[in-house]
Amino acid sequence: MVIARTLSVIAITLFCWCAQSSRANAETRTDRVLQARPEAVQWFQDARFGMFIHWGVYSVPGRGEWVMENEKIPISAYEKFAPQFNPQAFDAKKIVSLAKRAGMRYITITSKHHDGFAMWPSKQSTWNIVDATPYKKDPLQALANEAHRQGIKLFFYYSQMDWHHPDYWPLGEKRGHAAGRAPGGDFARYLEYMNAQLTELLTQYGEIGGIWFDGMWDKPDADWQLQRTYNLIHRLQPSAMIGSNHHAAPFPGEDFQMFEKDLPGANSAGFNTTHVSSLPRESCDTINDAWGYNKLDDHYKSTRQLIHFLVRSAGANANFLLNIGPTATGEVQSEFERRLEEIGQWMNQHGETIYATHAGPVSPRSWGVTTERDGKIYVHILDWKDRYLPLPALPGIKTARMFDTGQVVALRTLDDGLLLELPDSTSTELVDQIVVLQR
Ligand code: JFZ
Repeated sequence: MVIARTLSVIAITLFCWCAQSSRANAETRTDRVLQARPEAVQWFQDARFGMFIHWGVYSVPGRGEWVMENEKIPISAYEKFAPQFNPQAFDAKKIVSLAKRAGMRYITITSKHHDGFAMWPSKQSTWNIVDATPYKKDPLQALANEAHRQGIKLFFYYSQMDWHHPDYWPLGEKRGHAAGRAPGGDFARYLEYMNAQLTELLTQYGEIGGIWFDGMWDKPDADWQLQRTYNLIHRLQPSAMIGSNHHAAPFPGEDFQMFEKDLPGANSAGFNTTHVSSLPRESCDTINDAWGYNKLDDHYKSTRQLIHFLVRSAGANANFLLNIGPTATGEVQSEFERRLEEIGQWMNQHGETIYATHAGPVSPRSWGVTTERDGKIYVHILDWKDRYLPLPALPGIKTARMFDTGQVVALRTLDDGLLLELPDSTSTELVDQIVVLQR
């Protein structure tokens, strides 16, 4: 009796509280932090491999996406690249197929980079691909249609920093000063512009995987009204994953944490936080040294290096977002294509040890990493020349086999560890020697 009454009091209180908070929500729209749906978070974590695409009018000069800032090009001169941007060779089907063959589960493309140029016919400004170029088509629409058709998710990169928009003001300390913008502008109005653009992106292209923000680091102390923007996104698309490349610990409302050019916890690039949150993680990197097309950059990583980064990301519980920068005609360089095909061949055979895994019981080592799924531990040996590999104690492990051949790997239990005796025949030249441990 007492219990029943207490329960009904709780129920009524909860009901009133919910009704009240949803009313308040509709009014203020910023009071509660929304997050992406758990299924979307799980999907993201299982995906493990995606394609990053940096593409815009900066692809015309072909000296990277920072060309405007690096070469101090004023807006009036930079705008002249737009009439030359006519990517007739852009083929959404080809790009999505390439991503799929590489084993990638999602694509993240620059909808607007720091130069403020919208890669879709945004109604908020004519500085966009339909109004300002002879191409006059919407590549994001083509990509979204094809991605949906081929069952791959599409994310949009969006730069919060903007070297072109008159209301991005005051400028950050260092960047955008050579653009020749008239002083003045209303930052609150800029945020309205940004939210209106994001609304377009989240309402006109079907289901979107998420938004990849960048550039907040330009003005870290400005009032970005993040909660407002994040809630807007989550309200328009409750499954959209939000992440931001602000190089700091995640803010409320973000659904994943990203690590640019680094594995989680490392800071070899010099600008990452080493704080690793409990959110799903994503590392990103380039194939050469450029994000946007750079015709002078032939510093290509090898397929082996790229697979190692993918494997090490998985071993650190992170996805790997690997970049391509198409040319101004919309083509993907053969150097990129070939590497993606080769990674795909490897993923075809070894995907079981990467997709839907989480970091294994042995934390990342210089020789490699471990991943784990359905009670199997995959020991990824990436850099080890010897016959014996010592591991810490892993209680209960009974069998060990080479993943590729099924060959039995002899196990020796040490006082405080486990010794793997790798078969004679396995070549240390292999990209990744994988040993499967089972209890
Ligand atoms: C950012 C962008 O600037 C870059 O163009 C690219 O899109 C990449 C994925 O993300 O890269 C950064 C951001 C900040 C710093 C360095 C690179 N930083 O603060 O030193």
